[in-house]
Amino acid sequence: MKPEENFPPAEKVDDTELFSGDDFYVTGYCSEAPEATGSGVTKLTFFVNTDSLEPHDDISIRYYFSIEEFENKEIPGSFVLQKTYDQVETEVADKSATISKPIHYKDDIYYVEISWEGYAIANSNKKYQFIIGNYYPEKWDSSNDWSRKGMIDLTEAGEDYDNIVGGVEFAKRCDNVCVYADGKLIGGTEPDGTKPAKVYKVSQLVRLSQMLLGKSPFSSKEAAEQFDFNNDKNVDTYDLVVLRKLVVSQPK
Ligand SMILES: [Ca+2]
Ligand SMILES: [Ca+2]
Repeated sequence: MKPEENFPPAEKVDDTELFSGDDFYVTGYCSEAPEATGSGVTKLTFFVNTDSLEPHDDISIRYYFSIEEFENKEIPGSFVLQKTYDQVETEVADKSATISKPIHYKDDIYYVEISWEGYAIANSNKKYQFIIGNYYPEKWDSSNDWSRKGMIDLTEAGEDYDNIVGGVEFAKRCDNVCVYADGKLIGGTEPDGTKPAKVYKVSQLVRLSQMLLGKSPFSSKEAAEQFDFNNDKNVDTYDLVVLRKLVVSQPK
C-alpha cells in the first residue's frame, strides 16, 4: 500500500468570507421628469442590502444632491420632496419609513435621509420611492447631484417607470447613496470621499496566524493581498502586528 504523500492532508479553507459580512449598500433606479422650463423632478426608487447576517433595525440612507443650479442658493418653499411609496408601511404592521427635510451637508450640497426605525430593512426587498426637485422658481439639474451619479435612469432605458410593479429586477447598486446605522456610516461613499471604516475581526487574526505558522496557505492571491496591512507586498509578522492593533482598536 502506497503511503499517503501529504499526511495529514492540508486543510482546505475558503478565505473569501473572511473580509465579508460588513457590506451595506443601496440598490435602486431613477427616472428624470424634466419640464420645458428647466425645472422638474427626479423620481427615485431604493432598496437596502447587505451581506451581514446581523439584523440592524437602526438603518437609514442618505441621498445627497447639489443645489448649485439654484439662483438663491437655498431650498425654496416650493421644493418638492414627496414619498410616493413605502412598502414597509403598506405591508408591515406599525412600521414605516420616515423621510427628513433637506439637511445642509456643506457648500451647495444637501441630503435627505430615509430611516426605518425599529425595522430591519436590509435584505427585506422592501421598496421606498420618492420624488425630489422643484417646478418653480428654481431650475432642477440632477447631473450635479452626488447620489444620482451612477444610477440607472429607467426612462432612458426604455421602461415605464410609473408602472413597474416589483422593481428589484431593475435595481442596481448605488455607491453614492449612503447607508448609516444609528447615524454611523456603514455603506456607500459620502460626497467628500469618506467611506465606512473597515471591520477587523479576531477570525482574521486567527487565520493570519495559521498561515504564518505554515498550517494552511491562503486560498487565493486576492485573499493574501487583503492581509497586507502595511502595504509592503509581503504578508508576514509585521502584518500580524498591524492587524492585532486594528482588532483591539475596533470600535465596539
Ligand atoms: Ca442639482
Ligand atoms: Ca505586509
